[in-house]
Amino acid sequence: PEMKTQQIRETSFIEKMKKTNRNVVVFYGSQTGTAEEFANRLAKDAQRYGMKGMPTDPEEYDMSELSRLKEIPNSMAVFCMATYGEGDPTDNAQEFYDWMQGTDDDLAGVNFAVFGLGNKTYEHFNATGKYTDKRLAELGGNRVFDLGLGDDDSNLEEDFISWKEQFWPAVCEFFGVEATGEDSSIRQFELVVHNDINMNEVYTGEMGRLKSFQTQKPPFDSKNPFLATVTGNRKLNEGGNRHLMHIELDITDSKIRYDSGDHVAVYPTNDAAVVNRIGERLGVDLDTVISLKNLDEESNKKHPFPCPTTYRTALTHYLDINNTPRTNVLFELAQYASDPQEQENMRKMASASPEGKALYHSWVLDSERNILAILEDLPSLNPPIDHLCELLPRLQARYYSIASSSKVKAAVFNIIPTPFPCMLGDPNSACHSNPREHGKEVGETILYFGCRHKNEDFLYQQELEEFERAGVLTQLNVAFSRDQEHKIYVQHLLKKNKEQLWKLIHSNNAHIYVCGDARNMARDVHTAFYEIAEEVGGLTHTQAVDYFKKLMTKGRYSQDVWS
Ligand code: 2AM
Repeated sequence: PEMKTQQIRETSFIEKMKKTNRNVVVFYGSQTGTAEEFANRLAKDAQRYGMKGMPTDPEEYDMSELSRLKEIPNSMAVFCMATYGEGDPTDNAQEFYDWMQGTDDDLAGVNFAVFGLGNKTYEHFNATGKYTDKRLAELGGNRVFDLGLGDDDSNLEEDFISWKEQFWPAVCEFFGVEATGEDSSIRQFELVVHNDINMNEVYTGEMGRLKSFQTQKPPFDSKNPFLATVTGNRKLNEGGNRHLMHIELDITDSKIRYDSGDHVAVYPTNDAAVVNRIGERLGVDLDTVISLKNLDEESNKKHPFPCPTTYRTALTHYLDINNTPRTNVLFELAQYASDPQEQENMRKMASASPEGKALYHSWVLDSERNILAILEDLPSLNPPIDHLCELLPRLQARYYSIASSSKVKAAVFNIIPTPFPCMLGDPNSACHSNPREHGKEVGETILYFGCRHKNEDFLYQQELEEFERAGVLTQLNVAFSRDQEHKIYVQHLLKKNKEQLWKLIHSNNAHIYVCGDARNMARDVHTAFYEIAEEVGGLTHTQAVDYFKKLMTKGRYSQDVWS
């Protein structure tokens, strides 16, 4: 009888590499898919140097086998590690991160390199990438090439290709190999056209389970999201060209619990007109039912997006057609440009040469050309739509912080997408006790809120003023930056009340919550607190920095900031 060993999922990446003849494993710590995309590209690149790469999710394998990598000749582990939130590893890299912290394995003979994905506007820039690089070396691993630090605040793609352009020559030198001639493009997925399929088996835009648009089944998580009905939607601001919304979602039947500050995901769909124009430009019937099937049968990723589906659904729900494409998309598509000049320009834009970078910058980034604009402006470019669908990145959910408390209104999300820092007194402190809506005694509660104009974007003005009248808020301080000639920001008001604030922080155990723009507001507010500690508390600058660092570790200075 045939043995059914196929059913057992391989958790040893070493065995898998041996079985499939790979010598380069590219791990990714990815939250939104960018690190995964970079890992795919590096794994693909390996073929140019006569090596064989394998993009790998660390969550799916036993990472404590890393020390065994040396069993494979001329092998190397590359890590594309994104940093998330306040310097944390991504969810799929958490276990690996914990393992690194706890292990004393000897990684001698294990070759590695790390590229970190981060954002400079956050305090712990690339903390995970830096830690991985440092820790693997500490454990005796052999660093083949210097840590790369990608900055999403400027240009992550450019940082990546610049790093890659130096990384591969270093790898060649290290292993004594050479690039093998032409850069050939290798397909990762093959097209299957379904001419006769039951439409009940075809994905129509579902993120997880087939038919989840019709019936939802718990348990819900990010792979099987609960689709909540919007039960309230009002514009929060007046005038201006911004549109800030208060959204209420009904999660009654979901059994989902959440805390303030957790996220709600919004799954966007692309504009039907743009989708149609792509179909027309490429001369395809968008309602063809297809699957893209991974040519690597060993891969855990069978399809790049839920399949079977139609091109229309893929371009509407699953693929990012609005952003400027990354350089690898241009590089791979170049082969389908019949005009040599157009082909050369596309390849040039994907190179790390100064000329190529400048062209990509001006022609793609600055001109904001999405894939449709590129197709329309390069008339000789005629890629098969399935290859285009293979190359485009996945359309990402947009995450918003939940502002409402689940303790007050169990089924309501308020989304406040605007900067405002707020301070809260300690729930246990003796000073002033305000019975809150849910009946819990709390200390003084002080809010600092900043916006542009009192009459335009003072969000929840009525509610906040009512809270102050009712004593729920001890104090409401509002900074309107554009209602007078000079700027008034929240940190200016903090400085004005520095004595009171220092007393609350230093003597009354206050908790500080900062919410909003990371790049400017959160940083300047942080600085204002340093100054308060120096001016009122008499600390030196170094002591002040230390003081607030300690508050953070104690959970008394919390931030929910974004850029
Ligand atoms: P501005 O746009 O008038 O400069 C919400 O966006 C509010 O944050 C606006 O009132 C904005 O002011 C303000 N803001 C901008 N930069 C800031 C900074 N460095 N610190 C605090 N608030 C800031």
